[in-house]
Amino acid sequence: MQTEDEDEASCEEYVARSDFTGSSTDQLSFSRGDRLLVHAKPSSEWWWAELQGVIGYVPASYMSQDAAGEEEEDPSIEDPWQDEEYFGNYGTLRLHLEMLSDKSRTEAYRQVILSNSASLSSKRVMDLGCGTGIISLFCAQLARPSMVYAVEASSMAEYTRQLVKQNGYDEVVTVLQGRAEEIELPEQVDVLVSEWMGNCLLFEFMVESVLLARDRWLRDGGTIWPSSAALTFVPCQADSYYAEKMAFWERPYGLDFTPLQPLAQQEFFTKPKFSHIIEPCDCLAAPCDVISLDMYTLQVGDLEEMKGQFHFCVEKSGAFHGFTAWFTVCFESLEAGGATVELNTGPNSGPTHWKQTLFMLDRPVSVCAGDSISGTIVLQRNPVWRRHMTVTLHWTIKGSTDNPDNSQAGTKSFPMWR
Ligand code: GJV
Repeated sequence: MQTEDEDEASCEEYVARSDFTGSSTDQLSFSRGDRLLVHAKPSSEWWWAELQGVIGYVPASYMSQDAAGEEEEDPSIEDPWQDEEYFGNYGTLRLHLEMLSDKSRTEAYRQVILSNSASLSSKRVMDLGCGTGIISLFCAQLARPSMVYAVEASSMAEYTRQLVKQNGYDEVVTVLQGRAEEIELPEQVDVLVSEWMGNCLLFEFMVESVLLARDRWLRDGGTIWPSSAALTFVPCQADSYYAEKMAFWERPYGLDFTPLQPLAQQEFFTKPKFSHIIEPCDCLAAPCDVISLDMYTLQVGDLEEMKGQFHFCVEKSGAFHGFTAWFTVCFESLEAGGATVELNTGPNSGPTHWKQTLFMLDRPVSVCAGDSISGTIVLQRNPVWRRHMTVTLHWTIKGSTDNPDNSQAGTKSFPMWR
């Protein structure tokens, strides 16, 4: 048994690194510099803590053991960008094979180059995060740019150089190994092209590297590909995922395993599910864009917190299990009035390696055609781990006049991954 004293002694004091607004009644809100007493660490993401006598969950990554909070570097955070692991992964073939095998993705970039081949003539191009160099090679193969700077931080760059030479394009394509933030080019470029999109569009935050390169290396009036991006949301049913992870415990082998359901919810529904494939018939309403980015005006600071709104009119009655997200990017033409190329990763377009991202509610809600689901989404970048973010959803369901009793609201925060 634990006495009060021992309990007190097992608490640790932490200082908040940054402001946080709790998204549900069991989460605390706090300001940077607040001192919190952490009582328990039930998971690596969410801790149980106390502030001014109030107890609730707090995101672990906002807590610093340093009295000075953000001022002093926490030695456990050696690299908030986790570059060693990140570029280490891109130094192997697995991810490049996955990206190159993704026809929708790779063909979209090929199409952009092909449909702009005349205008690309004599242009200087930077391909940021070129990987095996496919986009740079398309430029050399399909157009006549004066120079393509292919920038790649991982060790794949050494092979990319060989691929360029092997294909006879070493006069046109220059491979530069290094982080785009650190490399030096001899000149500014006319076109900045990159395939930076992660799960739920922003995850990995490679987009920050693109914005910094834009400000430094793109000439005034130059073109960025993709030129704009949007994150799309839809309320959905996810029957088989729900059955597999939650309903399973109801009666396995004729036994009642429902006491495990709270654990299942914590384990399977706390984080979003990447690599979900949503069928068009799982969508309960028409999808809506919640966040739109203009790559010319977007600023690095804007990435800290992005907010969006949604309003859906339910078109299909069924179990509302959660929301599914995907993104679309557009490549404007170099010619006035030229056709825009689009890469859409949603359920009504060709499959891509991104698939879709599923955000499960804790409990399904049955909804009827005519009900409305509206609310907000906030993407909050992790203040420490720069490639991570938390997605917070607030939603309100309003029954239609035929179904006025079906009104309720909910809120949930999903760490991705910290
Ligand atoms: N500088 C240079 N190469 C980079 C950078 C950077 N700042 N960031 C990522 N890469 N769409 N989510 C490289 C990385 O090593 C990999 O080869 C490629 O860009 C990622 C492209 C796909 N990732 C994505």
